Amino acid sequence: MGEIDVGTDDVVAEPSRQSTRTSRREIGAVGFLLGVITLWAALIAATFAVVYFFVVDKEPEVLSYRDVDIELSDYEITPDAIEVAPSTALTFVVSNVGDAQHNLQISKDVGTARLKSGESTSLEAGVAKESYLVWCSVKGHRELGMEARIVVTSDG
Ligand SMILES: [Cu+2]
Repeated sequence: MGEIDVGTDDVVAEPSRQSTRTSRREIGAVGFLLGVITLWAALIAATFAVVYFFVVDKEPEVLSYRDVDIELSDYEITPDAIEVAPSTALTFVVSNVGDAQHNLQISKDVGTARLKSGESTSLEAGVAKESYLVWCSVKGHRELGMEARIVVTSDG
């Protein structure tokens, strides 16, 4: 009878250990799933942060508007450094006072048309988030000195 009891204990003990192992595996699986979910949540949060930074934040608050007169000559941009306060929407009023044709390029894709001698135009440049260069995109003119810097002042 005692032997049978011992046997029964063994039989009971064995599944009990197995069930402990099983529940540890389940905890391990739950932990793994939580890890995967956390990782996905982090990735989604990071994606939203990137989208916010590059898309939403591209339209910063406008506190003031300012027209900036810029003269293009052979071969200079005057002034060659223009300080602007943060959150200021800029409009460049560009005049070609030189003899050759010139333009004002403010980024790879954005610039004025080529202006003949005596012509002028205006170009909305929006709010500068950081300092940047502008230049004349007529071949060779930038190398001859037709470059200027838009400098965003640190306090505004
Ligand atoms: Cu030019």
